[in-house]
Amino acid sequence: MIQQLKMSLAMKNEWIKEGDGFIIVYSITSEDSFQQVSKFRDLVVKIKDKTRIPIYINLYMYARVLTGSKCDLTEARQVSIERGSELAKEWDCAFYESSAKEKINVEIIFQECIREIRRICKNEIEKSQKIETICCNIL
Ligand SMILES: Nc1nc2c(ncn2[C@@H]2O[C@H](COP(=O)(O)OP(=O)(O)OP(=O)(O)O)[C@@H](O)[C@H]2O)c(=O)[nH]1
Ligand SMILES: [Mg+2]
Repeated sequence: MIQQLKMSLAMKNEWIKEGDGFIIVYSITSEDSFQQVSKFRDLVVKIKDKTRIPIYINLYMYARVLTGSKCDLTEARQVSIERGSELAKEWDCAFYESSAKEKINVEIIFQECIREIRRICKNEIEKSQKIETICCNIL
């Protein structure tokens, strides 16, 4: 049992290491899930920071989109939209509430994540080109 847990944690770490973007989802009907997203985000930061390449990759070299799912279940809501929005502000990332059932904001979450990945890649290429230029000047 413990081994299984370790295995899955190792796999999770591997997925995070490889990931370019993360859609971090909690349910607006579950306070517990809202508490869990911060733990997941901390793990992402820890792993990404450990594996970053100096100069080229900074802490925010991966896209993040915070999502409060099941937003159609208004009567069962435990997490307000303001709390989700505040957390996203703290993380400096996009935020949406979504509903798979009512097809609200499902596509845009993925589009936003991809757009952010592209933006980061473009910035990093430009940054690395600038560094190359500086190196040429020094030579
Ligand atoms: N009303 C509503 N129900 C949903 C929504 N998304 C999933 N569900 C329901 O939640 C239950 C779990 O479905 P999953 O596909 O596992 O969805 P999930 O987002 O992983 O949700 P949890 O497993 O409950 O954390 C099912 O009964 C789904 O019908 C949603 O957007 N609105
Ligand atoms: Mg599920």
